[in-house]
Amino acid sequence: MKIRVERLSSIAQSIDGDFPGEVVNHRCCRTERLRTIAPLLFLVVVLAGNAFANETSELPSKRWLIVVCGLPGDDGHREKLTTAVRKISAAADPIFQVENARLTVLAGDEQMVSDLQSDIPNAAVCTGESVAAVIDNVSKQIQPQDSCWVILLGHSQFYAGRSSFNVQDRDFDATDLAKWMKPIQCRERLYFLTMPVSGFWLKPLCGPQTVIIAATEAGAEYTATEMPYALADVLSGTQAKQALEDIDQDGQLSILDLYLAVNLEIDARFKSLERLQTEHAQLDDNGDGIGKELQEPYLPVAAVEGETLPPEPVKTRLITVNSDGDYARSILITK
Ligand SMILES: [Ca+2]
Ligand SMILES: [Ca+2]
Repeated sequence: MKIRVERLSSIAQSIDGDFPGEVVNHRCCRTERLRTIAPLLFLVVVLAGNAFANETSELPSKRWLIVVCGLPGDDGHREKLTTAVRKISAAADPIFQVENARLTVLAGDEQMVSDLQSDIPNAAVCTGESVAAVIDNVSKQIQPQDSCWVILLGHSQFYAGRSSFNVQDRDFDATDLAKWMKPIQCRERLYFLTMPVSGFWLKPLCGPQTVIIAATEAGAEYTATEMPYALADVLSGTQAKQALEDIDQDGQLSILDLYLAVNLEIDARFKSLERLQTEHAQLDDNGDGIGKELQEPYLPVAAVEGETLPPEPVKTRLITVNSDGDYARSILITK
């Protein structure tokens, strides 16, 4: 790159400088030289540009993960959420490919932080201030080719048109989170919002190369969600009815597969309890802030007595280019 730039500089100088043996009709000769050199100059500029683009795209892309757990509310939820945080954090390296130095965990209260101490010694108490500070810290280190993922789990409420996430001191909402995330300059963002009334968070957080997964449909579902525990169990492979596998059958394991697996797990859990499902997750990744229930075609269909089920569709074709799910399908994870 340096060599190419130096050559470029030398050619530019030669256009304005004197050539040995230069004689009369200086302007004419100069024009002729420009005609000769122009294609070469153009080629050099193109090569230099390509070299720079290649060098940028070849920089290693790293993932940053911030796990944010809100107030547990009671001992039962503290125990369940602590286990979920432990399982999700344990999946950071092997599944999400997030190295330990780029994982931050904020837990609901001092008791949770203490309970997580042996597994996550750097965990801190989650408040609006600590979430903003952690994001600010990431914004100062993250590189343009990196990814920033945020997972929220805990309780939230809907009041006066605002869906607020419950944390110590002062609750925060999607507008706060969007404001804190604004300084983050990176290639890709992922929000996994597992809490109730999270459907309202799609619009404020949507954008290019951004995946938003919300546990519920905005304006329709307000009860507690099973998603945080389904996500934790699918990632850990323990107590899950649904395995993390290539559900869309495209030959790769992606964030889309994780989304589908979590929703199959939620479906199975509600069915096993014989309860009407009160949460219908949505995914938006085409930047319009409108989520889709991509899981619908993948949910098991119960056979009606005396009827034959239609053949399974080719599931890789269910999500088309640039539709919701297409970008999430390009974000690969491992297992
Ligand atoms: Ca797949
Ligand atoms: Ca959308």
